[in-house]
Amino acid sequence: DIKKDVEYGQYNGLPRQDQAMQKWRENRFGQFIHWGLYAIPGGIWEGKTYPYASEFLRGSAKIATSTWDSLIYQFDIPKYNPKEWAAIAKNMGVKYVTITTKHHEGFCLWPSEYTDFDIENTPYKKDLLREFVDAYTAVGIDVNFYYSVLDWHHPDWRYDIKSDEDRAAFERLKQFTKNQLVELVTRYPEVKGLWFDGTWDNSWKKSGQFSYELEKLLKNKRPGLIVNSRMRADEHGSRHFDSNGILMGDYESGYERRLPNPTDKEVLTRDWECCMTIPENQWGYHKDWSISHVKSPLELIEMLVQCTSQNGNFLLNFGPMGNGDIRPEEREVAKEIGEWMKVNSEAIYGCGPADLEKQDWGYYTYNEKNGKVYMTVFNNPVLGKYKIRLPKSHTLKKASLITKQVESLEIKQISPTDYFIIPDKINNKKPFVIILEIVDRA
Ligand code: JFZ
Repeated sequence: DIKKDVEYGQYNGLPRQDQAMQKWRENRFGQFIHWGLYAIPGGIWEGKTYPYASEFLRGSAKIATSTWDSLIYQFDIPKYNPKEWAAIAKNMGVKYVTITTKHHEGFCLWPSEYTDFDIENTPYKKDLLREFVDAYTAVGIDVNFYYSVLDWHHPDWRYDIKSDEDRAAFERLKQFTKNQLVELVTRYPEVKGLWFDGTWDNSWKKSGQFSYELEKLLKNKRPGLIVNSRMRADEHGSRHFDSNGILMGDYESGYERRLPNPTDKEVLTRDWECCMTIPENQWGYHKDWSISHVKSPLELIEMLVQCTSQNGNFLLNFGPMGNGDIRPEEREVAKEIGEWMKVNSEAIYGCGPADLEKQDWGYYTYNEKNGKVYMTVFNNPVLGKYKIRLPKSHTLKKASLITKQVESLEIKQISPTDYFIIPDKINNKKPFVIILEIVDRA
């Protein structure tokens, strides 16, 4: 039911079935990286700890722009070792990475022709983004760029357009944005996707036609390029979804530090990605993680499995330190998730929803290519048996452990549709995966 005329909405039709998009979908697990000048103070200013997101410290501590911007002279990163970063990511099991090329503060991690507020003017001087792209690409991880349109440094940024002066300024900002994005996809042809942010202000919402044409331009320059729904507003100012409810961009990126309800069926109809922080709400490096709950590797693994079971990707954030190191807590999370992935990733990569009734023990995932259903168990029933319900047309033939610890598990059919899997020799200190062979009786 189309209610409104929308000329500047969805650009290429959905869901995309080209190779690049299929690869994006099969990847399932990604690493987000928030790195910028905010990593230097790390949430603490003049001895005071600010518990709000560290990348917003500039606002929380009411720091003057010139003071904040002079942090650039301290961006010396002796511990920056992109090959080590890439190795950590690879061991964790991610297939893609999304790095902040420019966050709201406006500082650019690459030497941009269009601003001096960039890596060239730090003590480091070199193009750290080039080194980053090379290191991750070398280990087979797809690289994506996060880019904030909102820019606290740029004199032409406007939150709204209320005067001719605002209009002229924002026109320049739009040109700057376009220049920088073309620069990024040209300098780093390896880039697979762009992750837009800072697009919620009225100024951008009033630029629907511009963002549509920008998407078109970037996709023409880089065929296969994947953009998130956060990039766009239509000409009526609707964001993510146009005025008729049609998703803009190639996948939905509204699941921010939250997940859909596990029985939500609507999300199965589209591509989406959840982005998640390890602490409650810190994207950039914060020195003091005692200020909020820090998620355990098990909590994060459960989120990854849930996303996969509902057709979504999981993008887990890291906030490297001001000296370029990765904090010990994040190294530990990466290591533990990696250990789990080494055994169980078959239930993640290339998998999606299984279209079976959700049970309390955990989540089903399904691999279309090999026809296998995976059940990842997070909750052990007091009953000691795992219940499965299939459509009447299907039969459960076999259940085995992904670890091949035992060849097959005992199955008991208890009704035309329901089964118990009766476990034996399951070492379940960690979530574990049972592979199901289900046959269609027809
Ligand atoms: C934005 C940024 O402000 C933040 O620093 C971080 O980069 C994050 C990934 O994106 O924050 C948001 C954006 C959208 C919502 C909430 C926070 N949202 O839609 O609820």
